[in-house]
Amino acid sequence: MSDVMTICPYCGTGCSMRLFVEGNQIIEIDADPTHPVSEGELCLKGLYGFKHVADPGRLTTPLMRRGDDFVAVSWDVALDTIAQKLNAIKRESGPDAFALFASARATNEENFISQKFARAVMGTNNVDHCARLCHAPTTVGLAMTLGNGAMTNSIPELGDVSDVIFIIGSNTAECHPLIAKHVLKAKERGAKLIVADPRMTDMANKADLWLRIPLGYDIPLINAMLHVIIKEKLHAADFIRDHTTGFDDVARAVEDYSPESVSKMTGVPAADIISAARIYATAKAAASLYAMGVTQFSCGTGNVVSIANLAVVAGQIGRPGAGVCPLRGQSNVQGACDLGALPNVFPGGKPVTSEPDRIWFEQAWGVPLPRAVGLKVTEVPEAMMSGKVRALFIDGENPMMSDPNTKHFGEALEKLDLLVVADLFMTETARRADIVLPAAGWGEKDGTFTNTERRVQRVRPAVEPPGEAKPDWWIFKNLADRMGYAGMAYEKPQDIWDELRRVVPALYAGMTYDRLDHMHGLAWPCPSEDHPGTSVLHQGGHFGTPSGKAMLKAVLFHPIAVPEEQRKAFESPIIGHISERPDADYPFMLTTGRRVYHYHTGTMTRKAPLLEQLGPEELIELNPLDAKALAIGEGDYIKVSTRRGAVIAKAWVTERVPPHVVFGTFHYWEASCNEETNADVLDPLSGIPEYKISAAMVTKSSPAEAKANVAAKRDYYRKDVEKAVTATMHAQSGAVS
Ligand SMILES: Nc1nc2c(c(=O)[nH]1)N[C@H]1C(S)=C(S)[C@@H](COP(=O)(O)OP(=O)(O)OC[C@H]3O[C@@H](n4cnc5c(=O)[nH]c(N)nc54)[C@H](O)[C@@H]3O)O[C@H]1N2
Ligand SMILES: Nc1nc2c(c(=O)[nH]1)N[C@H]1C(S)=C(S)[C@@H](COP(=O)(O)OP(=O)(O)OC[C@H]3O[C@@H](n4cnc5c(=O)[nH]c(N)nc54)[C@H](O)[C@@H]3O)O[C@H]1N2
Ligand code: SF4
Ligand SMILES: [Mo]
Repeated sequence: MSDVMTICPYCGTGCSMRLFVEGNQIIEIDADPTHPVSEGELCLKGLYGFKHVADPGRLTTPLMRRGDDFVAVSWDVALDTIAQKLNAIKRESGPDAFALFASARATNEENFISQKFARAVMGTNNVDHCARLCHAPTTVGLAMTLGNGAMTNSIPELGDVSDVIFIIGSNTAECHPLIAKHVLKAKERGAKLIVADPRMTDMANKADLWLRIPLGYDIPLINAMLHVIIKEKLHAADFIRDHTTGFDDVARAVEDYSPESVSKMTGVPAADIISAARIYATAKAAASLYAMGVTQFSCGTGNVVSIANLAVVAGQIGRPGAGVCPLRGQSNVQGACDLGALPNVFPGGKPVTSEPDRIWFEQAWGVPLPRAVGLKVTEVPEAMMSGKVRALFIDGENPMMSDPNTKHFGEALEKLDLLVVADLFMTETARRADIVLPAAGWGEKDGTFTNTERRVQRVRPAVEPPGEAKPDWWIFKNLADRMGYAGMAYEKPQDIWDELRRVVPALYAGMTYDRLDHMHGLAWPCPSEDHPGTSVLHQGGHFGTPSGKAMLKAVLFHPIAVPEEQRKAFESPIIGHISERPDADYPFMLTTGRRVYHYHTGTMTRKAPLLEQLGPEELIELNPLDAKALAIGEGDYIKVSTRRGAVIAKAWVTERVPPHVVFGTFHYWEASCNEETNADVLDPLSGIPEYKISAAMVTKSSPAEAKANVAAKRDYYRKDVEKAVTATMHAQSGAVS
């Protein structure tokens, strides 16, 4: 038996683990006691979520559509066909007729090469990925205010230093379990925990103060906390004078948000708002942790800017344990953003619209580069509908279940001339493709991931990929070669990494593979080989904005619309409201998210027997008062419908949700909440959809209706999947054309 050290494939915590290998199979996983984040522990997904690697359903050869069937083809045939079709579409309709969804599950090296493929080979900035559905408001909002769209501190600082932790819109215990451990470690030291969440999460239960705001009311809550801090002169006056702009505007804006008026709006006692403000502002080091409960709104950027305003005004930033901590979701979503798998920035966050930055990359890559900002993930469906985008390459995403309003997304896919999907499995999305490419995944390839605290860590291969499956970097390199681009002469991931170190030296020059191999990673910026990496950003009040100062911004909120005269009173305020509110037809609010046992669209965790046993089916949370009114008992089937679609699943009658709110997930194709979510209204600043609120109707269903529903969903999501899997397995036995 051999063993290999690597990083967990799931969440952005970036826990370190040891894989035990026998033959060509991972047989067990163990935690790494020396790692500063995971400290010898792993969550359920980390420990047991590896069975997908050897699953018989893995894709093992490229597949091409022939009518209703897929046939197995060689890599030469698949790549030649893609190259030829992409060249033709580019010739006929221009480079912007192509779009690429990159993957936050792929390595840094692979994201570097995929965005380079879009820009340098295809000539378009139409490259984006799931961060659009996730922390796009963070990237925009923190860049706007602090000058850097990333977590400002390290995870161990939470456990070791912070004396107040403010969790807002993060189900930390279920979604970042090993970060939750550090929060509890802080609590044991005597640190105070404040949680703002409409749902009674595990952390809300453990909090010293739980602020149960209604869905979408984060801006008024934070404005009220700022109101108290400023009124009671708890703000960091000297720091504000020396290191910020825009304070007067913010102070004036929050005058209207007294704790009493916000209490009326939200039902949170004014005394609790006042306590939260005092505890936070008077802490020696307070950290705010947030995730999708603030970003996935049409005012997601406004919510993030509010959190930054609060930290800066209270002087809770730029010191160990004090800062703003967006908990990034996917194993390498921080890396995918840093490396420019976004339509507006090159690697290192350099704007595509900046002349000097563009020239820098043109010189590095030897071709002219596009100047216009590309399409966001959430703008691509309309562009496919109108024929503007004709070819889409999806590398390691499953938007048929993860995008909002998936029915509409499916209709848009139908309009394409070419859909290519690279994945480990024949997913709900891949089965709609013209060409499916078998990707090598985690445990099978070499490279690096960047976790949520900007720590770049090595991931390593433990087993050989199945059949002909290849790493994503190999796929893009070989496609680029075939399309006549000479700038991808890479032989291994390290060659790509070393190019990145050259083109973005300020962040990465000091991170050699050798150093990364011998340490528990390094956090950027790490500009030279003797640099220890940077765990705390903005030390000494030095921000990454052009002026070097934090740029505070007024954020206003009204559930329906902020009155015009209020807007006019401020210099470019950010405005928040709720886009789809309950009404007589749809009197409930559906909110969506995750459970601890499963990961996103379930392609990996649903193949782990233990995880599937623990979380075998969708359960929709319903408040006992609503259950009573609708005569629904625990475990009865209910139907939740919105203006876009419906799901049927069992009710979990629980006070975890407040009255008139139901909660569902997108883990199960049998009941995928994204048939119901809204893709029409996006945050104007970041393009994120409002996944966290849809107006909904709840009715009682029956076992018979539920059974018929599963059959219909199987037809919609899984039809032909088994057939295609058989084709690929068959081809392995030698029948490749
Ligand atoms: N088990 C598991 N872990 C995961 C993932 C997974 O699929 N499964 N996915 C990973 C990814 S990519 C991500 S982005 C993260 C997401 O991590 P989270 O954001 O923690 O996950 P969500 O389930 O989306 O939960 C959001 C939280 O916000 C709360 N919330 C909802 N509306 C509001 C609101 O209006 N205001 C406030 N203050 N709170 C609100 C919800 O009740 C919930 O507690 O998890 C990562 N980790
Ligand atoms: N309703 C609702 N919808 C949501 C959210 C929500 O809170 N509510 N959250 C949103 C968020 S935060 C996110 S991040 C997105 C996630 O959305 P997606 O990224 O679409 O979801 P995943 O299931 O993680 O899909 C990743 C795919 O990559 C494949 N894969 C894994 N490793 C590799 C690899 O190395 N190479 C390749 N080529 N493929 C690989 C997996 O098999 C899987 O099919 O969902 C969003 N959707
Ligand atoms: S906390 Fe996240 S990174 Fe750590 S083991 Fe669990 S899923 Fe993996
Ligand atoms: Mo995410």
